[in-house]
Amino acid sequence: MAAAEFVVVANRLPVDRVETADGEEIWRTSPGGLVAALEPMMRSVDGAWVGWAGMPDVELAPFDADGIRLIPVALSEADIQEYYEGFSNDTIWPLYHDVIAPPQYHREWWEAYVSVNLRFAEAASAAVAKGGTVWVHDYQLQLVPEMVRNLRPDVTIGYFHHIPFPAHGLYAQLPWRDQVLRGLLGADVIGFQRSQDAANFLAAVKRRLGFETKASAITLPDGRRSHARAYPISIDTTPYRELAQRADIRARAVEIREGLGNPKHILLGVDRLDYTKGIRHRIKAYGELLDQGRISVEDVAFIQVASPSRERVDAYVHLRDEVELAIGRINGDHDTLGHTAIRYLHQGFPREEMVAMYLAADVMLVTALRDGMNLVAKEYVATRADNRGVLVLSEFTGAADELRQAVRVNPHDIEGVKDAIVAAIEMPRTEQSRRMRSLRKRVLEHDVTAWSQAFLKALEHASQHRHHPEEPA
Ligand code: GDG
Repeated sequence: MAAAEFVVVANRLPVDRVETADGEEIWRTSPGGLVAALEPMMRSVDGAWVGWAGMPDVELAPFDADGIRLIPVALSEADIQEYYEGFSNDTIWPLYHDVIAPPQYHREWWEAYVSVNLRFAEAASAAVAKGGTVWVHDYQLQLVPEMVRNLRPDVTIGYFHHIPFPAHGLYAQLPWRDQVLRGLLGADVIGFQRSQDAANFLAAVKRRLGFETKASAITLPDGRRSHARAYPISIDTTPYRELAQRADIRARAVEIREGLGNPKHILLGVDRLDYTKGIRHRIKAYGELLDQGRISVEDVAFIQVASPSRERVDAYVHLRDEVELAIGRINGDHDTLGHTAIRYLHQGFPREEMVAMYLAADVMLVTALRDGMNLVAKEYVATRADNRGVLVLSEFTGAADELRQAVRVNPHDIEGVKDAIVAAIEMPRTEQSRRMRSLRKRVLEHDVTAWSQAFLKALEHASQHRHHPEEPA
């Protein structure tokens, strides 16, 4: 097989194995923003994507799906438990999200993480053409940049970190803190969501490894330079804008409102069921507003979509119990035969249905305690061509840096969240429209294509500089 000029490395391949109506098993590309952003690049320069196919203990040969060359990395059931559910999702995820849940440190998980990262790095190194580019994604693969650099010193390497990077006081807990920094520093460009994440990373490098840093540039002991900067990710706005105009989806939005007994206001939350998303805080605020009679179930309904996530990790099992107990209590206290307080949906939905919910929602509640970006906030904004609706947005999301005209909240401040919900419900249409126009301008201009182009441009620049170091960076 010909070597690829451009190789994406991510934990998951952008495909799912699905069964067709006539019982045939096929690969279907998953419609994520990342695929949409990278697809043109993958097609134009002969690209390949390295990742896990989503099934344990299955060895698969490289194959094509919808014109993208896919290179599967096999993971055993033990790898999934130790590298993925363990080190990635029960050590790094809670540590990097400000220790909202206690991170678990296990040496066997770290060993599995190292060996699986090496497997991804070997697959990428075998696939990439001489002088080509490798773009590594996310916290599951932080060691891959250095490993690829060792295996293939000729290639340009980028890394994008989708989740926050914590302040040094927290990061320092990680028993393998120096190894992870060195792993990331294998990349020529290290992209973060917010400038604060990049600053935290630069500070950790300086403090732990003593390397010289100047603005975004880090000079490594061998003279090589690496750059750490913010490249805030976004969405592919086209499908959201198009679906939001479709007559059947608009009709479905009306039907959703009717199904809730035609309340005056609909509040909506859409999240993976994850402790970082502040679902409990939002539910508590809404419940107290009902208890205090500031709102009623007839007037204000709340839809919470909590799509199932990481269901074998203990912290997620506990979270589900807590959320469901809290919702059960509120509904028990406040439901009437005609109205439900919280319509709770522990399910995943097709994108069409998500857009219908966005259109039905008068207020979108994004109350994450910590979130790299939060794409849901941007999706909601992209669907609101009518310039109506209010986005309530936690200041602890990456999106808060860009979406300045949202109603900002500190999700830990329950009184503040309650006041924000009431202010959102009562906001005059002229103000909704003024804010939404500004939010839409930002999201439509800075879409996922603008994001990937900015990152790839920085990589291109790094690559030229590596080959001609005498020119100014
Ligand atoms: C990580 C970072 C960063 C959710 N339920 C359904 C569904 N979704 C879709 C949403 C959205 C995506 O999943 C979730 O993206 P978020 O950004 O909100 O959060 P994470 O999953 O935590 O993503 C995050 C992101 O990476 C990108 O860098 O923004 O900070 O944590 O697109 O719409 N989609 C469908 N049905 C569902 O039930 N179709």
